Amino acid sequence: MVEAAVTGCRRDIIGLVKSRTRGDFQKGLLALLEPAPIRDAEWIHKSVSGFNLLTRKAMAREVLCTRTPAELRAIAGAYRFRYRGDMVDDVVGAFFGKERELFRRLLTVDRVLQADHAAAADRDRARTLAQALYEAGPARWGTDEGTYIQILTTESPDALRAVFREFEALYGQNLLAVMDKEFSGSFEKDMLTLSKFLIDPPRAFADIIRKALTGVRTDEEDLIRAIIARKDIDLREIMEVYEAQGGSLMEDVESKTRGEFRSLLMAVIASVA
Ligand SMILES: [Ca+2]
Repeated sequence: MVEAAVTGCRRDIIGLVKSRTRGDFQKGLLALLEPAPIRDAEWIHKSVSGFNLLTRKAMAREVLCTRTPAELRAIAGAYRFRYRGDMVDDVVGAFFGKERELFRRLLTVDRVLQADHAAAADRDRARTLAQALYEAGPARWGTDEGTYIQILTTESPDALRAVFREFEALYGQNLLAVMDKEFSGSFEKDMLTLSKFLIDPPRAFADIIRKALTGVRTDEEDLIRAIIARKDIDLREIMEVYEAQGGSLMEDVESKTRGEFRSLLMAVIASVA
């Protein structure tokens, strides 16, 4: 079954998986077999309808802060098809405060996809944005979160990489460290996840994997999201980043997970190695 799931003859075996497996193994197989937008729509649905607020926030964060605008649109389509509801309305209704505003903008604002100015103009613009972030954070008492939300949900990944570089050049501080200091709780995690994902996606997922494998309790859901769900996207790059930081992904997974779930993870990793 692992073999069939990894090599991908989808439809016919989803029903079989649902009736014959359970637990993390089942979740992992389904994450592999179901089309990505449907799988992500199911995660979002759980995040707006579950009971535990911290778990709900973490699930919403893992999808909303780590998908491209095009992917989020496809997820909203799958969500409408499967649940007959509007994903934006449901997400906005399920969260609150600045986190709700962040999620709402991630789902509704068209991010600039690439910089369309000349390189020199981009540098000036990156500097202006870096200054705005400095004014909204380190330079004032408290933090103007709205400015951070706005810039991080609007600018292109290229522009944001330039903003991070200019911020460090101007103020000698890493913008991630600044956000770590200015924000707290779940919103801090949202902003850091989003920033890392925008700047360097494979690295962001490698960090999630390392945390999931080195915690007191191995976090299987995170491994599903950061390994299995990335198989056809960037798992190879994620593995390279992970191993450049030390350790072998295959060996670490082998020593930290168990049973059929471990076999599945190892087969997925082997398929891109
Ligand atoms: Ca401040």
